[in-house]
Amino acid sequence: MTDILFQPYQLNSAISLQNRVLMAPLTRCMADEDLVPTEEMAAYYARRADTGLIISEATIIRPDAQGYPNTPGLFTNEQVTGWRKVTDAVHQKGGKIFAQLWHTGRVAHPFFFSGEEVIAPSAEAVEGTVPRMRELTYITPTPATVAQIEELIHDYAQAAANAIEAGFDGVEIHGANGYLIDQFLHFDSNKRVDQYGETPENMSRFALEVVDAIADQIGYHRTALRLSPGAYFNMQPDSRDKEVFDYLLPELEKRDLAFLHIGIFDDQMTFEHLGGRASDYVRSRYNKTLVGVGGFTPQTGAEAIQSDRFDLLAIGRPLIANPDYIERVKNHQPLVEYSEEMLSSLV
Ligand code: FNR
Ligand code: 8K6
Repeated sequence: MTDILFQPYQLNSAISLQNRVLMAPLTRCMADEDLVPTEEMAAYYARRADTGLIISEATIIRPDAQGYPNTPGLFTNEQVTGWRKVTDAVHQKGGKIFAQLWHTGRVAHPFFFSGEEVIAPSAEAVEGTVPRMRELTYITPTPATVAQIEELIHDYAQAAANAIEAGFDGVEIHGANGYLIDQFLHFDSNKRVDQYGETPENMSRFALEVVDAIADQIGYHRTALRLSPGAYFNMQPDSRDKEVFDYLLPELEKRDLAFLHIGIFDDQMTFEHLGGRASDYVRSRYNKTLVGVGGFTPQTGAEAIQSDRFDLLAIGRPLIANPDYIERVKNHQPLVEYSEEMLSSLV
């Protein structure tokens, strides 16, 4: 029944995966005070090295990208050295690992980097406070100048080069879930009237420039992207958003990315403007390797691959609850149910 999950999969001529189950990126807020990955993190990832590919927790590209406590970075030598321990541990057990590159944009908070402002496409604030640090209220972001946008693109590319130096097999650009890149892609957060706003082509420009700058450094075959065409997290939907993704997806298909990944918590969610599920919408406009995610069991995930809804399955919460997920599913053993208390320790 679930056999299809355990078939090897060739991402491209350079990267082959031992099976079709990916570890979804999962923020754990366990890096040290300098945002350096720890030995415990290396052991945590190594325990999951029998998945086809691990995608690391979202990892910030520079100090002002930070929106949550103790999220790891990839912009200092110490961080690169810390990640090297993680990638070595995963490789020693025969696994593969991509780094997820992150800038939170308007969901960043100056508290974390002792700054004055946060930058985003437009001066559109998110309402509310930082999760688990309720005393930190989100501030109104400063619209990035074109020169600042160029710097951001440069810093994404540098972080990708640092990821390769740290031993990662590739990177996944975090373009999902209401963070910086996604903020350019939705009308709720992008009110610009320059070459980065107003039209689908302009609103897609930043995402594509980041993709291309990273690929220049490390190659398209090691570059992947996560997208949320349906706004659902720190973002209000707008029916015009579909036109942006209608433009962006064929543009991405022209590039030989390692894969495209849906960013969502529950794949059953439907979006009126997309005509249904985000994954089905993307599948209809993008014909290369697609990763599905969000509320899947081994059975429903295998069925989805079998019926060609996507090619690879990412698993998040069940992999927090079951470090030995792959073995359990292969041996038809029951899975431990995830609960939020599990987030307080790295097992
Ligand atoms: C997430 N998710 C997430 N997504 C992402 O792109 N980068 C990240 O760092 C995180 N961090 C994160 C932390 C925690 C605690 C959860 C529960 C989720 C979303 C995650 O990758 C995935 O899309 C969802 O968890 C849905 O998949 P599951 O858990 O239903 O298999
Ligand atoms: C990516 C960084 C964040 C920190 C962790 C977040 C984890 C939270 C898990 C729960 C779910 C949230 C759901 C949001 C979507 C709502 C859909 C209607």
